[in-house]
Amino acid sequence: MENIEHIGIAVLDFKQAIPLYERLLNTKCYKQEEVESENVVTAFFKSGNNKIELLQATSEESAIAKFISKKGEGIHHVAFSVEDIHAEMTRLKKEGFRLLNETPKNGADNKLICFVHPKDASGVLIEICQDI
Ligand code: CMX
Repeated sequence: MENIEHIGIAVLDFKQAIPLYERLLNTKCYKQEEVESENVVTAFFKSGNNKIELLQATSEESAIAKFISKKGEGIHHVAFSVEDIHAEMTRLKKEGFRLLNETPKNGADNKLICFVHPKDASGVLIEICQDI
């Protein structure tokens, strides 16, 4: 794996969370995008070389809605960039990690993505992502 590509933060309501993160990071949200397949809307911020992704659920079925109902708002996942997502998925499987999708999915911000089960990563949901 390479750099941390972004940190995903689950929030209840963009109306409050976007202005809050704009004030916190002292930068404007540069992009909002819906990912229908994941039942989420996303909002992105850049801070130095770092990227923050806010995630709000669009349905009760969303992983974000379930996460917030169980744990409350907070860090939902850490995403690492990879050059070859298929090769990295094969490597992770060989190492015994449970992948949450068998083939790469389309994620926000022009990425192919795959998740590793949080129970296999000390309680942290890990995403790997490759630029499309
Ligand atoms: N981080 C850490 N732990 C998490 C977690 C997360 N984000 N989400 C769930 N868990 C924990 C739960 O607390 C639970 O732990 P306990 O058994 O100790 O209570 C355990 O994992 C199983 O969770 P669950 O609620 O029983 O199962 P879910 O049906 O909620 O599934 C997960 C959890 C991770 C498998 C599912 O959310 C998933 O497949 N996630 C990947 C897809 C995703 O998160 N999409 C949204 C973001 C999309 C994007 O970035 O574009």
